[in-house]
Amino acid sequence: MKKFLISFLLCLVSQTPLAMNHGGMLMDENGMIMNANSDQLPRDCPKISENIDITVHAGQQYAEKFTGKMFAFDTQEWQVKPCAKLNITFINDDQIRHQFMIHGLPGYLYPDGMFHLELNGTGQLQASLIVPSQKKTYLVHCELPQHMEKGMKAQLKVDGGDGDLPSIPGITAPINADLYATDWSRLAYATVVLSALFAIITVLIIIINAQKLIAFSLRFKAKLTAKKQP
Ligand SMILES: [Cu+2]
Repeated sequence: MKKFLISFLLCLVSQTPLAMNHGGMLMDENGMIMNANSDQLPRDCPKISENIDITVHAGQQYAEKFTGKMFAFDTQEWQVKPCAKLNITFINDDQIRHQFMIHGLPGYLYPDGMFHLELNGTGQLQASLIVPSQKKTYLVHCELPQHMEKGMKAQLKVDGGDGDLPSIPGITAPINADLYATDWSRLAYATVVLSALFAIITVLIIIINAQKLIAFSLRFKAKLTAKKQP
């Protein structure tokens, strides 16, 4: 019985795949590649027009230059020719999960119109895709909750693209601008109170000395008039 159990367990372990590959999807403990396509031409492409190697980093450090953002890719826009083959190296510099997803691709080649790379933490993945000939701007983003809203959004333009997408950090304005609440620290409170006191005291001084000020200005005016007369 013991021998049977051991051999059964060994059998189970040996059957456990380190990486699953089915239906254009490659998955292991580090990440996932979905809908990679290195050889099937889109219907409107007689041949591959150019081979482009793209290395894209994902991480919090790339968001530092964008006010109010937390995650970003190191590049926010790529321009490629119609029917280009993109060899993408996706590097995650964070210890958390990030994705590199392209949306709006033709469904007959890319299920759900999507090309998808995902890394569960720091690491690197490589996969290719061939874009159609259509003049179009594709959305590139990380779909994890709040990652796109926090800055992980970019655009891929084929043949110059058909416009800009909103809220691309450093490129286009956001649809809804973020509101930043004031940090009411003690120093901020003290500054406001002191400024108000200073304003009140200034106004009081002016009111108290109003008569003197009026008299002074009248004398000054009279002097000026006297000087003008020969
Ligand atoms: Cu992400």
